[in-house]
Amino acid sequence: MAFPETGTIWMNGSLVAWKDATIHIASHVIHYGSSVFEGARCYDTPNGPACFRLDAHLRRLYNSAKIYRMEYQASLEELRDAVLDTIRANGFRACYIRPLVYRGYGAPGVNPLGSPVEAAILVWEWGKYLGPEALEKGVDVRVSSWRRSAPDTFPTLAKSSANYASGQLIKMEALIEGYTEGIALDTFGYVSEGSGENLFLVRDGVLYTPPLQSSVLPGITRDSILTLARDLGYPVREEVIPREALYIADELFFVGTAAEITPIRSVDRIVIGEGRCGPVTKRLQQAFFDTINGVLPDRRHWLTYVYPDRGSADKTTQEDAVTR
Ligand code: PPE
Repeated sequence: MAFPETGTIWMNGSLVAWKDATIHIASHVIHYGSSVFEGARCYDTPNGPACFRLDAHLRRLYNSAKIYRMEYQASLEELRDAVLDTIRANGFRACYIRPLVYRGYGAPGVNPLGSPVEAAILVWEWGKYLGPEALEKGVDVRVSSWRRSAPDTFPTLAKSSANYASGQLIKMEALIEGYTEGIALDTFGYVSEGSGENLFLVRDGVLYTPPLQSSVLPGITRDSILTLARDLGYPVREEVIPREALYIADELFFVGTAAEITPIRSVDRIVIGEGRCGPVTKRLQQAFFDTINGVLPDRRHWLTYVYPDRGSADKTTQEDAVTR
């Protein structure tokens, strides 16, 4: 899918037309990948458009910026308002949300400290990330020949654009060889994650996902699935996973803001389980979509309404605020 090329983008405090949201070619970020970003989604709920775990995403953005010593001048609350303003300006009921904090036009050289920290927020309507049928039928993936970065190289707790140099290699390799996505191993050879998704494995009714030490992004969807799975009574384990455990799993699935809950039907052409969306994956998909679509009561205050005064209370994320 191509970008829509219409609509409004928020840049450093102003709403500007899509085509005017430009930066200089000498900007530090273009040369050295000096930016951190987020991907969140707004869903069309019975109480109007609502962003799913927006504060958790923004908190991760601020943490990513902190790790890279590029703190943005505006507060999280100001950026949250800016996200809601941008969605309203575009009139979307459901959309993808991409806040970015980046080093702009300043001084030449690797040293980022002479380039200003700037921010932008883009929103667009984005359909099914891994294909229109992926959520029902599942996707075919391979184990990537590219490893995730070692813990003392690029910090994976930061959602830095630079990490996506690795993601691009994993993704291109998979696509060129006829797979939808790649699963990367960490530098020790254990399962890490997809180019843009975390991963879950089901075996004998137990849910497994690689721990943060396996060079994974601490995904908001991963956290939501761990929570929903516990609610449903599934035992959950954050555990180091050997590659071959993928092949003998009963079920496997990707989770992420863009990918939502996408079953994996084969790995390296080995069929996983029945080769379709398994019962545990299905149940978690249902719980997830009922939560994000506002069908189930929002017990954890995961939804931030875009128009809070139109019929629903302002449900900003109190739980997220305490877990900072
Ligand atoms: N791992 C990686 C490497 C990753 O990029 C994502 C999100 C996740 C895990 C899941 O995190 P979360 O969205 O918080 O549950 N990838 C985003 C970017 C995709 C893109 O192509 O751009 C996303 O899903 O929005």
